[in-house]
Amino acid sequence: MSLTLDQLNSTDQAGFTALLDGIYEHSPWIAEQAWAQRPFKSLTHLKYALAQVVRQAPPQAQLGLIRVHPELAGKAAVAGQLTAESSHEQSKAGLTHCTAEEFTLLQQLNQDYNARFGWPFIMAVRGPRGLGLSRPAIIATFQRRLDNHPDFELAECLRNIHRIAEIRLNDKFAVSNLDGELVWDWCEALAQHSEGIGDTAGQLTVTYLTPAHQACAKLLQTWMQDCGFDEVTQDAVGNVVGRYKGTDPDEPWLLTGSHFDTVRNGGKYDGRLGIFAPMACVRQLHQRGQRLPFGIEVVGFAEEEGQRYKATFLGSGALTGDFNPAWLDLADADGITVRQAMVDAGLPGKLDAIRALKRDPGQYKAFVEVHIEQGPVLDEIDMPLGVVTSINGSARYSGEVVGMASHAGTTPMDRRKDAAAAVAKLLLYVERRAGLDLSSPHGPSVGTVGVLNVPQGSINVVPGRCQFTLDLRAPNNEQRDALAADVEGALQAICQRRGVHYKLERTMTAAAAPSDPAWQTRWVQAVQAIGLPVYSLPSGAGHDAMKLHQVMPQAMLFVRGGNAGISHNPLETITSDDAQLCVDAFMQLLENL
Ligand code: HGY
Ligand code: MN
Ligand code: MN
Repeated sequence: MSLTLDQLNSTDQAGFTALLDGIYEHSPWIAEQAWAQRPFKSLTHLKYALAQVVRQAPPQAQLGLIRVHPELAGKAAVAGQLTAESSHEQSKAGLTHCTAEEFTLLQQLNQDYNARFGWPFIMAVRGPRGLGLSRPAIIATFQRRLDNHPDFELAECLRNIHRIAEIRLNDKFAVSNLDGELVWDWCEALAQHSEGIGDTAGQLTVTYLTPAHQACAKLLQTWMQDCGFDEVTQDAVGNVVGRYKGTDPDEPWLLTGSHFDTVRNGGKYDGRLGIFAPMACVRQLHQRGQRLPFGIEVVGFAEEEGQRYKATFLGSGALTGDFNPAWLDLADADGITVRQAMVDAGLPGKLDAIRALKRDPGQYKAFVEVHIEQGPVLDEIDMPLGVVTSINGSARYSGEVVGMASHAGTTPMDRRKDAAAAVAKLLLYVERRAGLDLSSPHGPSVGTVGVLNVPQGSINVVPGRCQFTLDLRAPNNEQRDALAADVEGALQAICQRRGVHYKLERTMTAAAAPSDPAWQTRWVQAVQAIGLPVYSLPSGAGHDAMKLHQVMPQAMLFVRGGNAGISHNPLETITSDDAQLCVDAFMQLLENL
């Protein structure tokens, strides 16, 4: 018989604690203290309340909670002294069937971990999808986390304890996160297509119109058709567009979506989650045979990251009428132009077909986008969802310093024209200068030299050339422009002093995009409706929403990223529970419109 919120909300403190026995290993104090926050509006609210009790507990109590947990495949497991829950979890992850080598390695890891941190390694071995992680994946995480700072690792253990508790609560409540699992599985399946080959095999890289990208586009169309969209097309720039009609043809449509291209060796959820969440909503509506008064248009944008071509936001730019004709002649590292890539992918490659994609903003209510946070904030406060207040403005450059290649052995240090040293000097300037804005009342700036490359470099040659990129961002355009001006000035001064030359091309300027207040409020109401407190935050990352911001109201919903929100990295992760919550919040927004 599964547990219900009514039971929990109507029982006394002792009864409440008893009903939640085993959710937090040997630690009834957590449920005891959370009882005071009843009535719980949802299971999500209960989970959050329990996590907050731990967050607000004194360090000793937090440490005590960690220490009552068994090691993985450790002494308690061997001695058969695990709780029923832990035994179930460790066996589900195959930890009761370790090979001799794995077992020995785990004992060694337990020993090293205890020696370094003074508490047992805690990991939710049923993983982000709740199905159990493989032993190699567990061991790899164990080894990786050994390097963490103790403060971070303690917090990471607590986050894993909350994930363990979440899964145990799901079992007690017989929760079915069907939409969240579907979204999570779509992300997993789409990630099987990648251009990672050779030494990049196994990495997720999907750049504009490559075969992997085209395979993704085909899959998205198939899945959109399966969801019940009335129209599914691929447009002239490769965007995949699904349209689900409303009952009132005069009602403006809701536009939503995100990108399906990735950075090199990227994560599975960046962009894609924002396509799949609304797709799951349309699937729900279709299954119920339900139509809302307005139509829903979901776009899988084909190009947002600007990896293969310096044409960032090409996909969403086509919808806002910002497609730059010069982009058609941009060539990639192999000399293939955008136009050729389009034709090779079966697209017209013609400007008039692209210009026809420009949307009439009057036909739309707004653009809303769900996206992973790509930062540590929500993960640190155990908050599954966050409402975006504004998207940072950004400026991107690609540049090259040209000095003089010379003999590394005979060129005196005061007679060099070392191009790489000049760029290194610039990099340190960017780091210092952007850091000066950490205390800015508007919010911090960031500056990154993401690419730094000595073409045809040799170990015994002073670099004559050095290519680099700049990515500068700030919460508003003024702060961004001040940072950009200072960095450009520094580059000039550095090159003058060193007698080297430089070329610098600004490849992208994106204005800061504050969320539309009314639509931000709609996300706030949707988050409240599913029983979560509202946490609002700015976006350090750029998104397609900042492009649509130029022509219509926009607002975003963030989803917590695990592993401290790491992104643009294969460690990017979300749980199927959080995927469910963003679908639930999206449905609330749709139904409250
Ligand atoms: O770089 C960004 O902010 C985004 O991921 N394209
Ligand atoms: Mn990205
Ligand atoms: Mn993104």
